[in-house]
Amino acid sequence: MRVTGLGALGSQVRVTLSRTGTTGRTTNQSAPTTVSTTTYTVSGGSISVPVTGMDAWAAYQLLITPTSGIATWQQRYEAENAAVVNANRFSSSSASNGGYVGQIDGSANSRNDAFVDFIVNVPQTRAYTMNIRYANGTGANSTQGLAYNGGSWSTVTYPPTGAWGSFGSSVNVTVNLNAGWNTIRLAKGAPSFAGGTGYAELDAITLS
Ligand SMILES: [Ca+2]
Repeated sequence: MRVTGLGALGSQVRVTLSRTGTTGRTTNQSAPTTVSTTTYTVSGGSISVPVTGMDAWAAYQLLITPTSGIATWQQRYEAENAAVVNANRFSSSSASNGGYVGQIDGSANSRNDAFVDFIVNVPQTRAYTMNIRYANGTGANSTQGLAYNGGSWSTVTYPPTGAWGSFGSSVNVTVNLNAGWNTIRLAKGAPSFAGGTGYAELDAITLS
C-alpha cells in the first residue's frame, strides 16, 4: 500500500497495520488484530507498506502517526460511517464529509431504540474531549444518552440550532477512553437507557 501526502507528519511515521478476521456468518469479532507496528522513513511525502498474505475476506486498516514533534492528537469520526441503528443517513453540503445521521427518533422500545455507535481508536488511556457536531431544529434543548465501553449513561445536551440538516454547531463532552479500540454510543433510546428529550441529528465526533 502506498500512502502519499504525509509530509506534514515529519521525517518518520509509526504505522500500525490491523485487520479483521473471519469468524463465520453469525459470530462477531470483538476487535481487530494488530498485524504489525513499524516505523517508516517518509520519502517525498510518501511511504510504501507491504501487506503480505492478504485475506480476501478480511478488512485492513493502516493507522499512521508521527513518531515525534506533534504534541497533540486529534481524530474525527463521521456519524454516517458509524454503526447506525434505527436511524438513517442523509446528505448535506454543510455536513462534515457531506453526510450525517438523522431520524434518531426511537426510544422506550428495544425494537425501535435509535442510536449511533462510533468505534474509535485512541493512542493513550486518558480523558479525551469529544466534540459533537449536530443539528437540533426543535427550537429547544434536546438530549441524548452517552455511554461508552458498556459503562453507565450520562446525558448530552444539544442547544437549538438554525435548522435540521444544517451543521456547524457543536458541543464538547469528556470521555475516559482506553488505549486502542473503544465503542461510544449516542442514543435517543437504547437498552437500559430511558430515552433522551427532543431530537438531534449527528454529523461527526472529534476526539482530542
Ligand atoms: Ca458527517
